[in-house]
Amino acid sequence: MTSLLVIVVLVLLAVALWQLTKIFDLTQVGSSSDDSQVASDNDNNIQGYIMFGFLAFIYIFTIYGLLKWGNLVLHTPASEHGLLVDSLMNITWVLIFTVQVITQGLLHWFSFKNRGHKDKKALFFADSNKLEAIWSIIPSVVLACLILYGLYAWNNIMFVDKDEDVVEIELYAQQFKWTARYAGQDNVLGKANVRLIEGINTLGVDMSDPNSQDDIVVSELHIPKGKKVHFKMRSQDVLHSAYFPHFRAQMNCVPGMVTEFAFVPTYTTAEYRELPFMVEKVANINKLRAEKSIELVAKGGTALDPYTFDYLLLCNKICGASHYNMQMKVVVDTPEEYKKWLSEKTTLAQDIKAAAAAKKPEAEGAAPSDTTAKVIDTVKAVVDTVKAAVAKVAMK
Ligand SMILES: [Cu+2]
Repeated sequence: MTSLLVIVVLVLLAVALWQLTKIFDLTQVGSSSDDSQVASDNDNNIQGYIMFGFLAFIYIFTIYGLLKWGNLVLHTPASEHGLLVDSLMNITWVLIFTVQVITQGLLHWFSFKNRGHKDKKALFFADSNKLEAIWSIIPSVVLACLILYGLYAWNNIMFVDKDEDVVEIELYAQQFKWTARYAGQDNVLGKANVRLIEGINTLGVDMSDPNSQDDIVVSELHIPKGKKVHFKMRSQDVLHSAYFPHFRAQMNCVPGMVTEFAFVPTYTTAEYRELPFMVEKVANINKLRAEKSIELVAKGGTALDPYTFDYLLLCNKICGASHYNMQMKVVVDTPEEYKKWLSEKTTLAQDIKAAAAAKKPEAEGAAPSDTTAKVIDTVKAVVDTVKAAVAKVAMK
């Protein structure tokens, strides 16, 4: 609200200034000042220096931005292929940065150097094949190299060897949560279809498929360090996007089809928390939280909990009102911890059986059959009639 007011005030100020200059111009009518619409040498000089000022603004703001916000970008990648993605990103940044510094500098320098002057005449220059060749060939070669390197990286990242020993996990997206399904002992995910969603089988797993019998459904993702994890994504409703920022992985989740992505985690959650950059980052966040807590407590609120780092799976497609909150905690364990964690989980088949068993006695106890209900109702009605009759007799 405050920012809106500030914007309104600024707009009104600009309008007022514009009106003032117009009034000032009107007061000058008839005086000897130069009111010609043709730019004089003085005007051209001013424009030339303003252009230089703008160039300085671009350069200074870029350097300021890098210094002030440069530390906010993602740091050390936590997956094997993350290094490749980061190197591709860094090369692209360096190229863009160098080209922009040179071209913007040249553009502004030439505009200044060749600014209008009453003794200068513009040169008629039709074309130069040499120049055209230079500015077509250099960008084409650079872009081709970049694209080829990108394709090489993409193929490397997306390739999953069919015979490789991988951990198979399904990620199920729906508005607005993630659910994970592990393939179990056989490491094959059972078939699934949204039409089969029923009761606690919220992912629509086909329980008649033998491969489904050992599948495990969980709401917190655990993956082992150093092992390739093969994710298969499904969506129940709209387009979602499974985004693991720390692992440099992202894949759309499309209703009606299965998409996939695989990566090898290289740091356990505990190890990543201990990295110097992360220790510093968390300390900084907690310092800000402590300051905010003092403010909150002074206003009668409750203090904020200290922050601890966790890997996250986020949704990176605006999929509805609570999209911002669609996330799942990801824990990278050592292979031993992972095995232990998984062995403690019950399978979906066991969960369905347990739910059915829990429902049975409840059904027997609480909801009487139709005939019983009718008999109870009749008895109640008879009792009521007798009570009414007794009351009548007593009144007489
Ligand atoms: Cu989503």
